[in-house]
Amino acid sequence: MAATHPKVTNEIREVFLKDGVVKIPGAISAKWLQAIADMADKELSEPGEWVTDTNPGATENRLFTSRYRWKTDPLVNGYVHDSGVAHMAAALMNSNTTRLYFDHLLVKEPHTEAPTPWHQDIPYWPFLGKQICSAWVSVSGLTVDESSLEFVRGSHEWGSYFAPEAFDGAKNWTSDFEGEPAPDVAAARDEYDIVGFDVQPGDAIFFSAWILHGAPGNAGTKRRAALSTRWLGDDVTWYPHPGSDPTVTDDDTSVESGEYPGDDKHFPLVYSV
Ligand SMILES: O=C(O)CCC(=O)C(=O)O
Repeated sequence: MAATHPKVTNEIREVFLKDGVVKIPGAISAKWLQAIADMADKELSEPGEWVTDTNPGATENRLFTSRYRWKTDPLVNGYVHDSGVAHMAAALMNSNTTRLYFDHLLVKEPHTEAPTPWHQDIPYWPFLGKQICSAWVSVSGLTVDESSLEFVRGSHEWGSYFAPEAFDGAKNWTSDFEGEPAPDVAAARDEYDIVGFDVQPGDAIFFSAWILHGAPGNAGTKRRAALSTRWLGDDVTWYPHPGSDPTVTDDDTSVESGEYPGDDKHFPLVYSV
């Protein structure tokens, strides 16, 4: 029997499976929002190994991201294990288990012009499977104009696998990926079924790794700090390929291509029914 969770009603699960995205109001408690805010402060002053930063040191117009911190930052590890997010992800995906792939902090300081380009997550990741999702949680309430997320509803079912590109606009993510780039959704918004989510503190947006999504820059006057955690369900298999995120590579894990990633050192089992 797959996981259940009191906040994941049948209706919420059906929306997630059909649209590829759903917002769960009040999913995350204030304690963990504070932890994410603290994490952002700490990361900005002592950046980790896997960082992008469009404007180092600036307090405005700066897109800063840092990922794969769960092994070294107790705040991230605590959130991963104790906030309930892994359990909700399992219940949404109809999975018995969830393993963590990685955590991803995404900060846009006030007046950050850089949008998050429209993209799918799955081509960046060395996995295949339908039961892969993210849980995106903002420290503060946000409108889409303040850089909350937008999605092309249902695009997780298109069967597409678009080429990954760098978030900061640099053409340096990969040069050897074979495949078409993601469509320029921003240039033809009327042609897509776009759904955006304004969020209140504590809301979590869960979305499939296959869905097209993006976010505008931050036109607001407050920092936008969000933590996205990436979750692997029962049907996931290891699929290293050109363009895969280099945080965990084939050399790091004993998992063979096509196998379930049962590697507790790199992809810890966080929830199990
Ligand atoms: O926070 C953002 O701007 C982008 C988030 C995103 O693309 C993700 O979590 O996969």
